[in-house]
Amino acid sequence: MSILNLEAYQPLTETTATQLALELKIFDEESQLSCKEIGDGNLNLVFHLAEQKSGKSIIIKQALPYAKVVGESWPLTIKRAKIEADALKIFGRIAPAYVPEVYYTNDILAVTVMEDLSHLSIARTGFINGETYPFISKHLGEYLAKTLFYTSDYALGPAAKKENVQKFINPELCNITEDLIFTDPYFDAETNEFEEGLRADVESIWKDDELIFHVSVLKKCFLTEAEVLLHGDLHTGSMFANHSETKVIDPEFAYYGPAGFDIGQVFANLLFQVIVNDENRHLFIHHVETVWNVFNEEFSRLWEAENKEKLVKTHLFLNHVVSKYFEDALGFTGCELIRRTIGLAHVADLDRIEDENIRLTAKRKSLELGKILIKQRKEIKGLSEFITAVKEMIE
Ligand code: SR1
Ligand code: MG
Repeated sequence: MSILNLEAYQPLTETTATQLALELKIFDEESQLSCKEIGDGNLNLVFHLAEQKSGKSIIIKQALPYAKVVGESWPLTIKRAKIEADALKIFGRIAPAYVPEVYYTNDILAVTVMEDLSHLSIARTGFINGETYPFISKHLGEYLAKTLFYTSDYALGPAAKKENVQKFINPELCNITEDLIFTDPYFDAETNEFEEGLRADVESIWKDDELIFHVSVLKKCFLTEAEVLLHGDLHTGSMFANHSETKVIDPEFAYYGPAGFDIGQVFANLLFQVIVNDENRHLFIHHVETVWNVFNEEFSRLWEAENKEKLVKTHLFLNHVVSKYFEDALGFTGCELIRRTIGLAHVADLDRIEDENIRLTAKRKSLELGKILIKQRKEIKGLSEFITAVKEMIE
């Protein structure tokens, strides 16, 4: 039975994934392929296929019809595979240096066949193992500037942008973010996960009306402001890196939303290393600064050179737009810090700390910094005030 001719979805196995690669003629007919399921994320199957003789290798990623992190009791649309593949193609055209190449997609099987990046490591894992990836922040700043500019009204014009908005309506995946980032951590929801040692801190968050007001404002921004095509889940587990290269993967949460969301997720996931990594703290603070500086410079350059909106091409308006992105980014940074500490989906940066006192202290810093960034995002004017706020909380 040909895999390519299947008319209904079925989850792949290592055997059928190999068959698919051979049917696609990615490898020679007689090739001896090795195939291993290596998915360690929350949602998908990921097969690594390699032919030893030629050294050729690929990745086959398949969406499962449920969230792997919870199990079959949490059904999830497999249409997200098409969203992810379409987003990879757009981001790949805009920022080819930072996005894996897509070789083939199949909407029925919810499959994307793409470039193998196993010469790189998942950035979060690398950071935890002591790597600092000197160029990652410059690369992320460029990636953010290009993807957030070239998918905006300013680059596309309003009509083409609206067509994109339509293509990237992604209600189920957005709903995960709406619940897990902007709702559940702020009341006693079943999805929350935290250790008893944090109960008092968590209960004080549930009672903090000022904080909940600000999170509601940020949630409204996420729900309603279709500014740019977002990656939508831009944490350090969605990045591959080494000392010279960075690739951004997994945009299955892509949708048109507020630009500050992607920036904030990058900030927050670098800040986890600022919190836990005493030895390299200054390097991760520098990474946060570089992401913003490179983003700001490159986004402003693109704005000057390629903005199609004649009436909004002034410095004053550019400053208004960039300041708005920054303010939103600080708020979304705070939301990510909090949800990764007490919500459903945690980060290994914090959870892997064996010593309970050290772990709880790190988690409290994450919660406190999150609260400050959410509540004071309007008062924190610019990068240096942001970094001062971080240092005051962490050190
Ligand atoms: C049920 S999915 C949990 C989390 O994993 C994804 O990577 C997103 O961050 C989501 O919030
Ligand atoms: Mg992911």
